[in-house]
Amino acid sequence: MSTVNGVCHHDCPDSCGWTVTVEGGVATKLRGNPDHPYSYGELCPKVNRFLDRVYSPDRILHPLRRVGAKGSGPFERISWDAALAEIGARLNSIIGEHGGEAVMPFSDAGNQSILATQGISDRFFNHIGATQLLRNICGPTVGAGVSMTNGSSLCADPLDLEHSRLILLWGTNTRLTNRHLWPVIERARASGARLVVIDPIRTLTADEADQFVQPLPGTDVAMMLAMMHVIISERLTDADWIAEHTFGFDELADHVAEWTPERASGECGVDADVIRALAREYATTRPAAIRTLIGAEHHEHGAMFYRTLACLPALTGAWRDRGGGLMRSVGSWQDRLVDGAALSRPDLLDGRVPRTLNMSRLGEILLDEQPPVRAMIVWNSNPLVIVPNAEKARLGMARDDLFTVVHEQFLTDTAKYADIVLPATTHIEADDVTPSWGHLWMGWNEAAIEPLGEAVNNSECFRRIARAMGLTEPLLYDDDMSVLKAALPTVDLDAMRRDGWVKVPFPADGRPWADGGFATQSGKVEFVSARLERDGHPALPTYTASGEGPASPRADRFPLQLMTPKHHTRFLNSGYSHLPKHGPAEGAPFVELDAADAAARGLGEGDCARVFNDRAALELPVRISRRLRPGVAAIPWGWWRHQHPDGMVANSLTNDTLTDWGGGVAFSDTLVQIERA
Ligand SMILES: Nc1nc2c(c(=O)[nH]1)N[C@H]1C(S)=C(S)[C@@H](COP(=O)(O)OP(=O)(O)OC[C@H]3O[C@@H](n4cnc5c(=O)[nH]c(N)nc54)[C@H](O)[C@@H]3O)O[C@H]1N2
Ligand SMILES: Nc1nc2c(c(=O)[nH]1)N[C@H]1C(S)=C(S)[C@@H](COP(=O)(O)OP(=O)(O)OC[C@H]3O[C@@H](n4cnc5c(=O)[nH]c(N)nc54)[C@H](O)[C@@H]3O)O[C@H]1N2
Ligand code: SF4
Ligand SMILES: [Mo]
Repeated sequence: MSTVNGVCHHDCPDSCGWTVTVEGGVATKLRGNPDHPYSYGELCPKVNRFLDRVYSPDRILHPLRRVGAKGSGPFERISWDAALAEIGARLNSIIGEHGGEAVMPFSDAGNQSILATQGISDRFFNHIGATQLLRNICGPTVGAGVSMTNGSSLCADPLDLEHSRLILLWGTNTRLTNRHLWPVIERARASGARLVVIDPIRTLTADEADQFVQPLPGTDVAMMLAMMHVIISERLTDADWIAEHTFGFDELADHVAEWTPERASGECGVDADVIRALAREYATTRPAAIRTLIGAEHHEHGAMFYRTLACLPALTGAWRDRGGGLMRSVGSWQDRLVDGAALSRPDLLDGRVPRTLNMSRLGEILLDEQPPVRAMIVWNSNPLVIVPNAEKARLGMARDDLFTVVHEQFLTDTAKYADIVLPATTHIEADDVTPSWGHLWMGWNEAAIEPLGEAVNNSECFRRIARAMGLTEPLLYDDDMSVLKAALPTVDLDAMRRDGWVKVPFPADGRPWADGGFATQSGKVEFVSARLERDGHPALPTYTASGEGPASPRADRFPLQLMTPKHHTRFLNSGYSHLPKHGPAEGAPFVELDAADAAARGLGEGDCARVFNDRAALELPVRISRRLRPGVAAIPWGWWRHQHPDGMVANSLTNDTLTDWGGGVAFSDTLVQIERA
């Protein structure tokens, strides 16, 4: 019997430490590692049963070839040699006839470790001159928004919330999505901090707050401008800090003069007095922290949300304090340890500049893009459940002339559309380094068991595909340890392996910008941004209603705003809904709406409703909810097609308009109508 330490690889901010007990080559227990400096031995309702996933009878353990129609299900087992022979021949012939750009990668952060996301794969696609994928479905828009104010996407350390006396959780559902940060918040509250949650949904985090503020989806910028109005007009600003470390204050003051709380209230639906009181409390409490994560970027004006949010701490000098300022993903601090070029080797492009396509437009890419994408290699992602406008993506993946390879652990909705499916290891079957975007420890993950069946990790998968194509570039065949060493030039990997993690450098006093030093052109926080103006955006923080919102012409036919949020404690994105101890425990898909909206449609609890717009129609049981404002509906997201009564998914309905900048997507600016089915 032995125990082996690793780090959870899921696309979750917590990157918890785990310990695997191995008996006779079989993992018999997986528990939280009590020594982990952030998760202290706790995992979560998904990963507490991780071994159910590893040893699931539904795991793909051998290469498969599709024998029925795309999406229909039947596959036959084939050997790796046969699979690679077919993949090599098909890719070479497509590239020979149409060039490298006819091949497109599709991946996300299903395993967010370094080898799993970029080891060999980036080099492979660069070398063949493939279409580049813009992977901006989660997070980059937050960074792009904050950068326009602060000059970089770096923010404060969320663990410093412990020192805060006022915490605004603004567009983040901590208790569901970032559960190991919750004890830190509770410690701050035990020392007197007040907690305010700002979210269009009364989430389980909102239920535990001292105050819950519920704006209509996509309207927060109006509320932020009104808070600035109050802070400036009541002289609650930190004038010294503003004078030294900000640019454009006078213009901002003029600009927000007209944004009275009453005017903002008309947009966001929050009482003017509530906005006023929140602004006063925020400006007069120290340290005051704003903690945000990802969910609020999923709007047409998602980047403007974060650009505007980042102005608030600069007005009040909140950056002066440990536990003050803005906290978001700490991924950008972790990235500083990674030599991205050594990992992906852009020099392998050899002067070519292939087109870049945005992953959120998968349907449009596969159906309309010219010259067409003729081959797609998918790993670390389940696009047919997770991209917006998913029905369009499904039609694209059904194209007969598209050659698709999916490297997966399970026969997901996406894998069912593959020509060839290749078996992927789980995280206890391969070594890797796993960064975190929720804390400052980068973790070593030691393989606990041998790969099951014929599964291989992602880097090995790409080495095999390269070999099958006859590629001779030596960089495509570097072993995993060489890739990690190149990627982490300043990290002592042996020490990391021995200790389990290294801490990423971060200012010791927890006050990265107490004395300014912002990375903007002016070196200051930019209330006015020449850069934004140059790019065709408003130079000042500006509220614009969504093109698919209640004020848009579309609302005549589709009057309800649809949210499709993360909701299930046992799911991680679309992962786990298919496992027997996870999915059924969460029930089944439903549509949630306010009692008044339901009554107006003659709908009661449990009735079957038709939820539709011009992208798709879904039939779902109704749940009457007190979590939503009238005019807002929700279909919790993460279920697969076969789990929905009509073979659709929540994302069949969602909006694939890209965000103002940052390359994100407006999932949560989706209008629908609901009627009795
Ligand atoms: N259990 C569980 N944990 C997870 C995940 C999971 O699927 N399940 N997924 C992981 C991933 S990939 C990510 S990116 C993180 C995301 O972590 P979070 O960003 O914390 O989670 P989300 O639920 O995406 O969004 C947070 C909140 O933003 C709100 N929101 C949406 N629009 C607006 C708006 O206009 N204004 C305001 N104020 N709020 C808005 C949503 O209602 C939601 O409650 O969670 C990670 N953790
Ligand atoms: N409506 C709606 N849509 C959303 C969101 C939302 O809140 N609402 N959230 C968005 C966000 S924030 C995100 S991050 C995306 C998530 O989108 P995805 O990352 O595509 O989500 P997952 O469902 O976690 O899919 C990951 C897949 O990777 C596989 N996998 C895990 N480990 C490995 C590995 O080591 N190798 C290989 N080859 N495969 C592996 C898993 O089996 C799983 O099927 O979804 C986005 N879509
Ligand atoms: S999914 Fe998140 S909370 Fe659960 S064990 Fe992994 S890192 Fe921790
Ligand atoms: Mo995400």
